[in-house]
Amino acid sequence: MRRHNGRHHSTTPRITRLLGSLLLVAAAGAFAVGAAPPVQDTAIPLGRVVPAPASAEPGGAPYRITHDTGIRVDDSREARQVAGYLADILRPSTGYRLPVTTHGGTGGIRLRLAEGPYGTEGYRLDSGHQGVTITAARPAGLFHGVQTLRQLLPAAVEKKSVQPGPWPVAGGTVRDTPRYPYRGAMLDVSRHFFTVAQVKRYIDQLAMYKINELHLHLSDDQGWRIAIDSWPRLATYGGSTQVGGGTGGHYTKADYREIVRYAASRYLEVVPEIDMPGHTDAALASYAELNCDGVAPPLYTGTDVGFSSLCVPKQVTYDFVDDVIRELAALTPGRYLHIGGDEAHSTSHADYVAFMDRVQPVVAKYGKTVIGWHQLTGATPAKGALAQYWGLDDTSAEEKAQVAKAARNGTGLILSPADRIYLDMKYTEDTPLGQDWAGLVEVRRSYDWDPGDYLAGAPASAVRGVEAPLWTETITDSADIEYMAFPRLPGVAELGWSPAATHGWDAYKARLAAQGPRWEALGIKYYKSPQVPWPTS
Ligand code: NGO
Repeated sequence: MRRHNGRHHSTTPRITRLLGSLLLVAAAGAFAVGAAPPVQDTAIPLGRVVPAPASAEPGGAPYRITHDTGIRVDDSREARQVAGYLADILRPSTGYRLPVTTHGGTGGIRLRLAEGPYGTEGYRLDSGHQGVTITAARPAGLFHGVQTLRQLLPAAVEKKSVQPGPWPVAGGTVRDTPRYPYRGAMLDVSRHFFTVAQVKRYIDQLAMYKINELHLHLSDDQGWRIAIDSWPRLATYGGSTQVGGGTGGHYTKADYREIVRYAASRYLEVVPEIDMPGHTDAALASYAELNCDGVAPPLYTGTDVGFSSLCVPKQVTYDFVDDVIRELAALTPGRYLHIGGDEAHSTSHADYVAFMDRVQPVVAKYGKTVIGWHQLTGATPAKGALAQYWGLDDTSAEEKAQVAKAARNGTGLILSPADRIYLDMKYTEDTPLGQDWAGLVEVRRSYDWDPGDYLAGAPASAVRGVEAPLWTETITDSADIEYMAFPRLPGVAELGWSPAATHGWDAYKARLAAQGPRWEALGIKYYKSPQVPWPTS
């Protein structure tokens, strides 16, 4: 809609001109509601994508998806599934049939598996008059390329009802591979329980931004959320409440497998966490023998931390840990098992070290790689273990140095600085949800840092990636998750995916702003940060 129209440059008094413009605006608005909407046919610029692609070379004619468009795909099961996923997004809003075919032909949308400089997750997208081709070496690359294609189409493509179009894709070539292999999001399902459907909804949102790890914080003082056959009361009793005293809940093994399957269909790996030896009240309340004094404490529904500990000297503790890790590892196709290790304030240092020395080999015995919160570096991290750093600017130099030293000795790092990318931190003091112990974290602050040189003394090569944790002491449903994750989560995704050379707040905030209408089309109620130039609709 053009606000400045040459026709109004006359001698008419200012107020009349203003009224005239208002009428024009109103008329155009009425027109938009009517039959033939004035939709602009300019394609979205090729690089206007979050996370920023490694390179985007615009050029040539755009492709236009029409009722004739088909999706051609190599005859591989996974590639066909990616094509089906794309068709499921495009069909409701375009109203086109978009048949998926595995035989030849030319033009249209093509998903192609081929060797090339793509790695396991990269892709190349070529768009021109004839069609759009996404090429990748692995299906994950095709999937990420599909996310890019989605963002190159008008926001209305995300709607679930037929929209007028048109559906142009700018001409040119995008070449894209991720900076880091680990790009995660954590959901705390312990403080408040989230259903399988709620977790799936979040998975779909994470996938849009090429996040590839879903860390589930499955146990804490307030709730044990995964069925363990050999210790059934963990879930049935330990999972029976949550912060504030609600009824909580837990995942059956079938539920958990369904989350894993759904995540895999969106190319996310599930990283399950059992937090130990602290943050264990739900387990201690479920089985008296796990307590040093043999007395089960009550279930806990508050939000304090650091008051519980497994009993390090007792053998039964390790029988318990072995059973839990064995059953969880058997359910989990992913490479990692997160053993927590944060805030063990009720465990002596010697006990903490002894506990980690016994527990880490159990994770290895069941074929998984250890991840622990960075306090694990105060013990002896197992070979190949990853430490998840959740400190802040004013974490003590000593603590930072300990993590950096472990990194120099081979421990990989996942960066989750609390005063940057904890999604449970309030944006401003007026944010109705969240906490502020790590400070207020507006959108710019969460985006504007570099994982490569963040932790002094840690080699850049130790950094495996970033993860945005969402702790849920104050978060109870999908709307809450979305309000805290959007718009910060896409910034974390960009820090994990995009080359450092593409980093820059001014360009980023314009690309981020373009996501707003997409979230609106998807029914995501995000925080409209004043730092971001959202388009006026
Ligand atoms: C801390 C604590 C969690 C809290 C969270 C709240 C870590 C690793 N341990 O982060 O138990 O839920 O802060 O922001």
